[in-house]
Amino acid sequence: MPTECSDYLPAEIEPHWQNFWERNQTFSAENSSEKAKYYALDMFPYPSGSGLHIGHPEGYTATDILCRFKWANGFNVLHPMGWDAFGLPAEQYAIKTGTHPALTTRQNVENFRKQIKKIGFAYDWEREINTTSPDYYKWTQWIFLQMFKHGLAYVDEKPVWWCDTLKAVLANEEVVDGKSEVGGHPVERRNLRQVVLRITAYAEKLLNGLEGLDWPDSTKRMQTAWIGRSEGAEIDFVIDQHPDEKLRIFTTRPDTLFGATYMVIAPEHPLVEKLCTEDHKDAVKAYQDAASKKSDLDRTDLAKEKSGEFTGAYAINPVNGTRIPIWIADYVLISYGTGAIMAVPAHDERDFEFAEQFSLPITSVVEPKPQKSTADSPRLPYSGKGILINSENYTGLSSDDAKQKIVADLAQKGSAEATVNFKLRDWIFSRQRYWGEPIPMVWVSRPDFERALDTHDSDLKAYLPGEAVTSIVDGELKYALPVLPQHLPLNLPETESYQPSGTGESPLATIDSWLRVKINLKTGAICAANDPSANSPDWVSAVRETNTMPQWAGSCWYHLRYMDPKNSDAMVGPKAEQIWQTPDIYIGGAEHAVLHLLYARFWHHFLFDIGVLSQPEPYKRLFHQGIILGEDGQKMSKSRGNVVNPDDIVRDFGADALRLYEMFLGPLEAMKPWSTQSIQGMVRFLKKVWTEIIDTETGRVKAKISDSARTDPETAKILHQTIKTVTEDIEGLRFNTAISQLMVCINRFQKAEGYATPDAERFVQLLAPFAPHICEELWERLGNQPSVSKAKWPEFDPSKLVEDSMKIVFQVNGKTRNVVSVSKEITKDTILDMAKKDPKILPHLSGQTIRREIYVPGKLVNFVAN
Ligand code: ANZ
Repeated sequence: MPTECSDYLPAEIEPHWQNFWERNQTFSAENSSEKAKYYALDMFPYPSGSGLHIGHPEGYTATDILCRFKWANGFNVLHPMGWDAFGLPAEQYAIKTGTHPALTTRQNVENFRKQIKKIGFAYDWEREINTTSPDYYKWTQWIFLQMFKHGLAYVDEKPVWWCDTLKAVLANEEVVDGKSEVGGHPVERRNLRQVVLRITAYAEKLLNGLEGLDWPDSTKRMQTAWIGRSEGAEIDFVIDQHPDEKLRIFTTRPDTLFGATYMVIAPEHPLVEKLCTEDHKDAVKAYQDAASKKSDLDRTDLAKEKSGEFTGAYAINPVNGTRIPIWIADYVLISYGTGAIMAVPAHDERDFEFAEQFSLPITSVVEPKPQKSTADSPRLPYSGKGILINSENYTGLSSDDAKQKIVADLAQKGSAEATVNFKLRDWIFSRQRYWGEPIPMVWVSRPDFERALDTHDSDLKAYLPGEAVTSIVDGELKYALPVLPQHLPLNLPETESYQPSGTGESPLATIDSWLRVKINLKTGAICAANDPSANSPDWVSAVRETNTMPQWAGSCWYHLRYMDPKNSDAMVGPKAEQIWQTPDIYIGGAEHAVLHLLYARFWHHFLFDIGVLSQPEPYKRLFHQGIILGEDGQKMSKSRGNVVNPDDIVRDFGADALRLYEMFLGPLEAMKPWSTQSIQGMVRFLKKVWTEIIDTETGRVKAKISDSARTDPETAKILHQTIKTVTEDIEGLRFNTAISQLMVCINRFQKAEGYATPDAERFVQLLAPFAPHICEELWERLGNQPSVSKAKWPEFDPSKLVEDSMKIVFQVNGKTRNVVSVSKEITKDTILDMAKKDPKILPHLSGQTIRREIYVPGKLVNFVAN
């Protein structure tokens, strides 16, 4: 940098140092190293068309500070960035304008990269990844294949949002208040072929694994609740008039069986049709139709009024033979437990409301403790545990004992078994979209599938799960064959149109040449249906799976790809995995508490189980940055007009000021409002640092800083205090208090008459992780080789923190007249002599005789005089 530049000019300094870092690859991670490793992971962004948001640099600055700190402490650091670039907006834009989503994505990525680089983050850009690049999604597909092989993928009909006007399946976020977001058309639930991942097979592991993680408690609690383990029992109720049919219910409270006064089955329950008596058929059918239009969330909302229909059928309570009416109601979900319940209105709030609404009996069977009179009975519903009443032989038992005994007794008769249920549902892993990873499967007829199984040297066989994956495709039951790893990536084909197919399938279903292929039953190779060379009997007709993967797929394993981004033989090579293992810290928003953070754990556990990875948990330490609100204290949003654009801030104040400001706003985890005005405070601080070190006339280091100058004890003390505080605060992610301490330090420097160059350098090093551009510049002007981020982190000297002076109060007749600072070594005689000659004491002694001289060491001198 030319030294004639004498003022603090971020617009000149910042691009200069950014270029320097890029040219010198200052922040590239070493692939083999003796040094200890440090891997900091940011949640990579979705490169949206609206560009970087002011919330992004908050978490990114935090990891950047940590990484620069770790470099200075001699670590081999991995700090990567990439793009989570599949997603709905690019596809919606393509539908509207015909622009290929790949093009939109490329432009958005370029814009994001440019914006991020302007803030001076120390990323290793050689490791940049993009989930939409075939080199990347080849491995996303490869992981899917492993899951397929291990029986963790299956195909099922599952409800999705269908809009009959748009002839399209809508994503949850495209449905607003029960209407399509585009056009406000009615939507309904419709069953479609879906590829599903068996995450429930990992429910127990995902729950237990949480224990050892250094994560925010709130996030752990959310995952625990989402997994939702609950112990209970499944109990069979015989159905009156249908001696061969049993209604199986799930309950966590078998102790309340005597209080069951009605049963509820979900509207979609397969028994509804069979049970429903003739006179109730129409009403039940109408109710089922209405329920199909509601989401699970609407149905289980406690605040909503309960609804239901009597089916006309009765169940027999296995404990006492009572006839209990069977209703259908949408507060019972088909997807949980068995999709049927015994309702105990005295002890369950939802059942209580329902019973009141439909005037069904309410029988209390549990009381908190034995009651002397009915007046002491608790208000209903009472959902706690207690002592059983009105329960025949079980009366008087505690809830816990009764649960066990009732289940054991019924189990003997073959009508109950203890079970564990999870709220966690299998993961619907398919989307009827173009802009996603194609799912690497094809569908063949049953005879062809059986031939693949019988072909003894078939490569396909090794990838077939124990249980065949089947589905109705083209109106016929078909069998799934995988696209083998050697034939990956399965690229997204070019298309003319991104419009939905109109049948609910993805736009890929409309590309006939891609859809209809041949597969070789021996090698798994795939070719076009009309390929003349595919004429041996090993080649059979197949239809490709047209679903693509959800946006969550690519983000499940990106932390692994950064370790070895260019490896074409493996998703991550064992050597790279051994060096980097898992991120030492993961910083990102709390909004990902369940989906992304649970899915990524699932994949990581699975890859560990099949021996690809060496440990089960991906993110040992997780931290959520708080949301930055608009100036008005509201969430930033385009419609409120309170969005702050980081480009504007960098242009007007500089990247260093932006970084410092975002860290100074408050604790990293807190939610805090933005204030463009207070960013000025950061600019003033940086100018103060600049002008303290640089003579703005000459552009050189000020004369007060030199190798020969001596730093006075007070300045040294504050500097060493700052080294200690900043070091500890960075490690504890308390960046705001670290910055306050740096401010204290520069104020002290200003007061000092002069100080030694190494002390100025130490200060620059401490500030460098926060404001790297200005510090690189100062570091160089102080006569050092760049880069400051690689210079060894300063250590504090504890002896400098010890006070070698003390404050002594001078008094005359008990009245304080002065306070002086003296050496701790001072003798009694010297201090008394000093006091007698003190200009502020002298006037009070004139004409008086000193009667007594009192000295309390370390505290005061008092003259009694008259
Ligand atoms: C009788 C009972 C009595 C219940 C009582 C609760 C209290 P968790 O803890 O969430 O697992 N339930 C079971 N399957 C259901 C479904 N598919 N849809 C809606 N509710 C369902 O809750 C289990 C309880 O939720 C079960 O225990 C059942 O109601 C209900 F005093 O059975 B209970």
